Amino acid sequence: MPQARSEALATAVPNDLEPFWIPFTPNRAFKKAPRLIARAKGMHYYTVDGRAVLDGTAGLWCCNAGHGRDEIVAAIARQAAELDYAPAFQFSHPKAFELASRLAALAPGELDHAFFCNSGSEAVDTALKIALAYHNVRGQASRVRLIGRERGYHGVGFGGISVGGIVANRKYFGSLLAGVDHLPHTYNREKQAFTKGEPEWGGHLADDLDRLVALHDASTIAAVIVEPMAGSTGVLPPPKGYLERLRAICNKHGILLIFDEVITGFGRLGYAFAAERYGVEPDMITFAKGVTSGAVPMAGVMVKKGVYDAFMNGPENAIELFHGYTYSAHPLACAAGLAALDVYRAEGLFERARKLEPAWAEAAMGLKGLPHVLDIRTVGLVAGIDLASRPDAVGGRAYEAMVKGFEQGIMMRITADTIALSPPLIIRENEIGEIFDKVGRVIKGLN
Ligand code: PXG
Repeated sequence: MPQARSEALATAVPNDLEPFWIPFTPNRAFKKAPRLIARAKGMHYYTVDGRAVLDGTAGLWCCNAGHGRDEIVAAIARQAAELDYAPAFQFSHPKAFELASRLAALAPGELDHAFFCNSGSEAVDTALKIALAYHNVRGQASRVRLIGRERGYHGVGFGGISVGGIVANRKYFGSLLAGVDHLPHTYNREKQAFTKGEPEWGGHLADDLDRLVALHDASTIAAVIVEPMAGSTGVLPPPKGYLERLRAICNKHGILLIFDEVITGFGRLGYAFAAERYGVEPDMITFAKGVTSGAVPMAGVMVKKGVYDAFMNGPENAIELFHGYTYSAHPLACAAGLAALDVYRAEGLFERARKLEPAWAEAAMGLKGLPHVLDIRTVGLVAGIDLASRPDAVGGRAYEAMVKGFEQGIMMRITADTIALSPPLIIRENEIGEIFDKVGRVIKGLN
């Protein structure tokens, strides 16, 4: 394919790629054939040699408002000039409160307090620590167990990999947190293949929580954490009724329920939060990514009123929770967050995702029947496409798809042999067609 090389748009390429240890990337292969991105606007990335690449992944599931949004850029620039930084402990700044209020209004039900962090991993650690401390301050210090789920991704902190269930992310890192157990994952290809939205089969798997309660006793369990839709592992929408059943069992036993909405928050499933889509109110929601449309690192935990209130005891000038980060509610992040929420509201982007969902699902399912395609799952503006693995080379086929896709002008994400797609919510219908045309062409070219 001819590469449109525009000297005017060409960007300086670093002459030494060695010192940067690239995360979650095969470093040696990358440095032999780097995929360097210089610019982005709207639905497109542009490579260092000026080639346009359609963004099928909103960066890493985060640039929900599309790239280079003038309103967000201006808000960040204004904020940097006005207040670069204010101490996050014992002092604060107005935009932190403004953003917390906006998020409280957006989050369902009683989730009306925001604790700010800088990454999804920090948000998960924060939520788990709040859960442990909550039971402690209420005189139930025996509630120390945390329950996650197989195939769950909750970032890369020790808390997150302990409750998470991605084997490669855990196996090198020692004994992890003690006292963690896992629910079974909810995927069964025989029962669920090629489902649009929530599968009919699998709601009963939530009842495994009752088994864990019987094994450990409720008095030892602090919290359950799940992604409403498991993203990183390869797009697993929740089976019908599953989240409701988890909520009911948690209620019965005084266990806190945490939804990790780092991916599902801010419109990805057609609502501000997946909790709203599913009509299930957790006790905490972790968020990140879309809160600033990826423009500045920011994350946090939405906390239910009753959980926050449990800490508001003791002398008024005593710290209630010994936790926080230098950059909690960083002014640039708050400015970007407020601007991103304005864009989402002004352009109705969450509703837009909801309206586009049927067309998106239809286009994704159009790849059924292509060589190697074993399953396709869709929900909101997300699609997961499972490719058959090559013998003794799990991940090789999807890796090749990602590399070829980038060459052919489409950005896709991969995990093992699953391709994951999650475009900016500003996507137009013709661009939905373009994504699946390009992905389809790439798949057809794989051996
Ligand atoms: N929880 C969930 C549900 C996530 O998806 C994190 C926590 C951690 O966030 P940070 O900001 O610490 O990375 C995530 C992150 C992918 C992919 O392509 C997914 C994530 C990050 C990078 C790539 O699947 N999710």
